[in-house]
Amino acid sequence: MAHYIKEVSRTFGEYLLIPSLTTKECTPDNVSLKTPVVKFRQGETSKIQLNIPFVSAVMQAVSDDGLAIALARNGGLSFIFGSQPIESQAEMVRRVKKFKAGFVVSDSNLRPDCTLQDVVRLKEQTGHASVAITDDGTPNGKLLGMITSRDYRLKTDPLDKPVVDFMTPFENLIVGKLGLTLSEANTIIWDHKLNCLPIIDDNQRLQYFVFRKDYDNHIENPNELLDSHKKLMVGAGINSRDFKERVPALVDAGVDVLVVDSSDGFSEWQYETIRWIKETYNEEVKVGGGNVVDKEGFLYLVKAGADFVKVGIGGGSICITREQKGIGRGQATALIEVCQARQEYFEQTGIYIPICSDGGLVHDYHMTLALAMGADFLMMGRYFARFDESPSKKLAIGNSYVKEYWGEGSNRAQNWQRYDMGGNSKAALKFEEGVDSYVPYAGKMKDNLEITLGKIKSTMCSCGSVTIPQLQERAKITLVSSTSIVEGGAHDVILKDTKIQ
Ligand code: RVP
Repeated sequence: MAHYIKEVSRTFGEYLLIPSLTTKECTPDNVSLKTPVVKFRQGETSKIQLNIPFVSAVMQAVSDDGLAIALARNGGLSFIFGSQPIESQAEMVRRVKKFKAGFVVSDSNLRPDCTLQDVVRLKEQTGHASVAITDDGTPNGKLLGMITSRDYRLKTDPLDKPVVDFMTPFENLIVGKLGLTLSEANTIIWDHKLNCLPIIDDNQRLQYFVFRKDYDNHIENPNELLDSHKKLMVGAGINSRDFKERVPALVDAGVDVLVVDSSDGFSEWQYETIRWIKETYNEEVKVGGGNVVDKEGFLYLVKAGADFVKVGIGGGSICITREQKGIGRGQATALIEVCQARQEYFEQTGIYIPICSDGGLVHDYHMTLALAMGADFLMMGRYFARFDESPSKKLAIGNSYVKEYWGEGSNRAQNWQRYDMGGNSKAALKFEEGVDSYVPYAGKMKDNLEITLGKIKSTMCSCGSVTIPQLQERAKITLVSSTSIVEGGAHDVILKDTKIQ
């Protein structure tokens, strides 16, 4: 006979936090949002810790190298999407690891046999006026010269003029050597009144440009999430099909942490994947598992060796798994049960397994609730898809801007591995578990994070906590009735921007 769970399946909107004493030390400035990502023993600290408790979803519309750089610079971490060829995912990881604030890999390069016509075409494509002339026309070829818009006059110069006739040749260029710091590069730029400084290696090969205008944007960012070599940290999603090829390529590219990306992670496929990674890399490579929604699923992945466990089925904003397959659980209930299981496991073994709450976070206060319920960090798709830094297209619809946001289980993403149930079935989605949608465009990530994190810190202070572990220990959480939810918004007043009939 089927087993009936007495607990109703609930979500974040059904709970509120009751304030605790706010002491004078509880000010937003004193709040630390540092949080562990991978398991650790009691008394030790996690080998990977975030400076803000946010990670971006393993999704085509969210986590490419561009968003990963922006998020790591703000203290969080991206898991680069896995529904792409192994080499291109590894290349994205490599680009994040290579990123140096203010040091830009040149996107405008031509060979010496090109002409003014090529310069004009390239400028139209990239919008950039500085062009590097390298022996093979690649961003890391041997630097032979530079062209800026001051080097030619379109009115008088013939379009077939060879670039070698008007470029500034290497001998006359001011260049920086690889290894110099951003502020040293900036000094050279100011001393020589340059707009841009090429950085070369010992073999005269171009490595980066440093632009004058970028300096202010790159002044130290105190929250940056850096590894022990001062490089930005980045994660990547993998699946339980091609992991034996994908994981080595990602490790080789320098990935810091992996997650097995599956809509239902309570499976032998996932167990095998995690075991293989742990046995092959001798615990050196960190990998999270998921998604699960109860104690049983949690313990199964912990037994496999998961470094963290991700919770959530069917709660994602673009997810229709619950409607299509009838599986899932209200995100708050799932999280509460798994966090209780984690606590019991910790008391029995002294090993702390971080929990990631994935999907369904709509309002900023939901984030604080999820942390208070025991999540160590939060995975979000919709939240990040709205920002400039996400890879999806920005469009004008009516009077407002939107960005595209589509689920991994949609026909558009075709991420069949995430929804695969094994067997000899063909490599294709059999039915959709996600939708293709728009989200309101919200501007720069940094500006939005400032507001969201400001609210989280303020709520934590109301709950008498200046760290996430304190919040988890001290939070008083109450269920709310549907009538009292109405009380929580503006009510019984006429809002000034509504039309009076
Ligand atoms: P949200 O932040 O609510 O947009 O949810 C993002 C999460 O939704 C992802 O991290 C993933 O777990 C889930 N997802 C991604 N694609 C799909 C789908 O197509 N059903 N679901």
